[in-house]
Amino acid sequence: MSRRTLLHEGWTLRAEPGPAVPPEIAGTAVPASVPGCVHTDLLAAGLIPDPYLDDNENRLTWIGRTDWVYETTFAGQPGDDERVDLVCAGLDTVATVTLNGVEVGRTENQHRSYRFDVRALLRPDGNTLAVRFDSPYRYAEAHRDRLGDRPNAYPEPFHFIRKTACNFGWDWGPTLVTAGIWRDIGLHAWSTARLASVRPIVTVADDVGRVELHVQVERAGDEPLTVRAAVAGVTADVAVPAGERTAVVTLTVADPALWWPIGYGDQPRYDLDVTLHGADGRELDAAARRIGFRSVRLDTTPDAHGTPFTLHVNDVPVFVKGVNWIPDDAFPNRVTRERLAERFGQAAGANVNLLRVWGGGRYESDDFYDLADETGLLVQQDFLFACAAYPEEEPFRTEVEAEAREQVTRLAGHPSLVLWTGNNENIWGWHDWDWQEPLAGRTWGRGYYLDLLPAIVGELDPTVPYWPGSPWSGSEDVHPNDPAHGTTHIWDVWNTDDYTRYRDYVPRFVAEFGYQAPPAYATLRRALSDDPLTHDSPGMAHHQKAADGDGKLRRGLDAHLPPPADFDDWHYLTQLNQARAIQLGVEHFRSHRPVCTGTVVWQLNDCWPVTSWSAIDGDGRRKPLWYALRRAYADRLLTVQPRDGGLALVAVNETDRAWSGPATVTRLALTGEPRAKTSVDLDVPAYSSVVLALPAELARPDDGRAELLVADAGDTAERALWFFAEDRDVRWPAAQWDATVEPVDGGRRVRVTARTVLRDLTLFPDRLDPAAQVDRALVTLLPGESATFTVHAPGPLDADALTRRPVLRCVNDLV
Ligand code: BMA
Repeated sequence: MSRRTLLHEGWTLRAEPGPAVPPEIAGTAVPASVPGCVHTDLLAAGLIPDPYLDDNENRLTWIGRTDWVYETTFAGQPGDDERVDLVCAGLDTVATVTLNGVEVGRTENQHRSYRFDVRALLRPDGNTLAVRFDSPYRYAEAHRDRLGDRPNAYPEPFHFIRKTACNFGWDWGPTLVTAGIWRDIGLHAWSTARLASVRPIVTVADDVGRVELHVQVERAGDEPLTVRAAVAGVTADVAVPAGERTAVVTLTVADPALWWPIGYGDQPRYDLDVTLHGADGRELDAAARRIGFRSVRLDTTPDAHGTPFTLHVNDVPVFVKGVNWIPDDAFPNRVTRERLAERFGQAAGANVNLLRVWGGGRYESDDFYDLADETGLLVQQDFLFACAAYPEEEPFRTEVEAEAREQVTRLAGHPSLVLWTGNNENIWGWHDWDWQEPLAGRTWGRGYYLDLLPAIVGELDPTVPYWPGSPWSGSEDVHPNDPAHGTTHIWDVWNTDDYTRYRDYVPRFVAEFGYQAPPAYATLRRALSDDPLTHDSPGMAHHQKAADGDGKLRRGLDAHLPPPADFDDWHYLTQLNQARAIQLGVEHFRSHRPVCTGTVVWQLNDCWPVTSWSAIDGDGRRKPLWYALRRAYADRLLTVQPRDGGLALVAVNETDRAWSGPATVTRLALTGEPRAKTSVDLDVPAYSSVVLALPAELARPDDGRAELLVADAGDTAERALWFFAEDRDVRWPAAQWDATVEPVDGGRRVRVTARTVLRDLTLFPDRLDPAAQVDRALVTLLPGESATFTVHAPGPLDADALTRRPVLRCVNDLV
C-alpha cells in the first residue's frame, strides 16, 4: 500500500539579499508555517507590523519584490518503494524545488499541484528540502515586457502570472503579494502503480443514479491492475491490462436519494471509495470522494423576453439567491475549515442558496466544496481570470490548460458545483473598456473563454454547464452585458446612478450588483488608530480602495437620508443605505420572476477590514445588509412595488407549497392613524408570484411626507413597507421609545416599545463589546409596537448604554 507523509515541520524562510529587503530581515532565518505564506510568518516573528492595520500595507510592498527561500530537513526514509514522490499541492508561485542540493523541478502556477520523483535523491542519513520563490513581480513584468502589456482594471501585472489576481490589490483588497507553500507538501511512496486521478461523472435520470468513474493510473511497472469502486453498497471492478493507464468503472445505484440545494430538500451524500490492486489482488492505492446525485440543466432557450438563464436542479427551476465570494483572507492559510463553516452558516442564515467563486480569487480548498455540498449551497465557479486582457501565448496557454484540467477533475462529483464560468468581466471589458485599440490585435483571452475552457469542461465534466463569462449574453453577436440575454452585471448604480435605478432593469439574471458600506464599528476600531475617526480620516481613507468610494457613499446618502451630523451618524446611515439599496434591488428583481431567475449580490465577504460592498466584514461581523438580505432572500417575500404608474403588492413564493391566506395593506399616518385599508386573499402557487394592483386610495397618499403603507400577511412573511417620500423629506417625529433590558442565557434581551414611529431601529452591540452580536436589525415599529432584540455577549453589557445612541439607533433619532 502506498504511504503519504506530510512535510510540514521544521521549515524556515529567509529573504534573498536585495536592495528592497530591510537590513533586520536580510539573511535572517525565520520560522515558517507550512502551509503558509511569508507575510504571516514575518508577522508571527515580529518582523513586520500587521498588514491589516492602519496603512501598514504601504510599508510591505518590498515583500512581493523579494525572492524567498523556504528550507527544512527531514529524516531518511525507510522502505524499498519503487517510487517516492515529492507532492506539492500548492506553491505560490514561481518556485524552484531543490532536494539535497539538486534541483527537482520548477513551477510557475499557484493554481496547480506538482509531483516530482525524488527517490534517487533521498539520503538515508537525512535530507534538506528547499523551495525558492522568485519575486512574482519580476516574473510577471518580464512576461509583460516580452509579450507586450495588455489592458487591465488595476495598475498591476496580475494578468502575466497564474496567481490569485486580487493578491495584487483590488477595489476592496490590499496589495499584499504573497509567496509560500500554500497547500500541503509531502512524500508519497508507492510501488507498481498509483491512482493518478479519479474523476466521477455523476448523473441521475429516471430514479437511477450513475457514476462513471474515470481513473488514470501512473505505473512504475507493467503488471495487470484492477480498479475497484464502491458506492451505496454497489461495487464494480475493472481491469487495467498491462501497459494501460486508464479505466472507466461504471456504477449504477437504484433509487438514490437526491441531493438538493438548500431550501429545496436535503443534501444526502454517498461515499465513493476507489482502490487500485495489483495482479495478486494486493491493494496499491486508495482514494475517497463524497458524491451526491442531482441533475443540473441551464435553460437558455430564447423566449419572448430574450435569452433566459434558468438553472434547473433535478428538473426544478431554482431562483438563484446568490452572493459573490472573494478570498476570505488575503492570506489563504488563515481560511480554515471552521472559518468557512462560519461563513457558510452566515450565507445560509441570510437565505442565500448560491456562492459564486469570483475569478479574481482562488479555486478554493477541498473543505470549501465539501462544506458547500453539506450545506446545500450551490457553487458557481469562475475560471481564474478577472478584469483584464490575458495573454494566450506560452507559457500561459499551457499553464491555463493544465490548471483547468486539474481543477475540473478535482471538483467533478461535487453536487454543489452547478456552473463553470470562463472569466469575470473580460469579454465585457473587451467590448466596452477601450481595450481593442491598445491591444492592437494581440490576444486577450477570447480563445480561453470561447474555445479551450468549454472544451475542457465538456470533455472532463459534461454534467456541469459552462458559460463563457460573467457577464455573457449567450452569443458574440449580442452585447455581453445585455440585460435581456443571459447574465448581467449592474454597476452604473453605485458608480453613477441612484439605487432606485435598479428598477429600470428587468434582467434575466443579475450576476453582480453591489453597494458599499463601512465595516462594523468594532472592526474599524480594531484596524484603525485614527483619532478622531471620521469618514475620511487617514485610516478610513486607506481602507477604502474604490475609485471615489467616499464620494459615492456621500452621493448615495444625500439622495435618501438626513445629513449625518457626526461619524456615528455617518456610519449608521451609510450601512443603512447599503442595506436599503440591495434590498430594493433584490425585491424588485424577485418581483419580476420568472423573467428574472437569479440575483448574485456583490459581495458576501471581505478579505481584511475595509469599506466595501460586503455583507460580512473582514472580521466576520454582519453588517445591516446581512439582515436586509435575510429578509429580501426569504422563500416567501411580500413586497410593495411601483407598477404601471401606481403601486402593487407582490407576493413571491419560492417554495414547493402554495402560499394562501389573508393579507392586509394599510395606508397610515406616521402617528399610526389608519387612512385607508384593504384586505386581499393571497393565493400564490408553489414557485411563482402574484402581483396585485393596489387601489388608488392606498397608492395615493394625502400627505406623502407623513404617511406610509404597511402590508402584512399573517406570520407567513415579514411585513412589507412603502414610504411615499425619501427619509430626508419625511416629517419624522423625534424618536421616542421605552426600553427594558433583562439578562438571558449568554447575553441580554432588549425590548423596545415605540412611543413614536421608529424607522429602521438597529442595535450595534459591538460598540460595547467587540464579541457581542444581535439577532435582528432594521426593524421599523409603528407607535405602540414592540420589538425584542437578543444580544449575545460573553461578558456583561451596560444596560443603559444598550438602549441609547450610538448603540441603539433609528433614522428619526437624527431629527
Ligand atoms: C465587479 C467585480 C470586482 C469588483 C467589483 C466592485 O466588477 O467583478 O472586479 O471588485 O465589481 O467594483
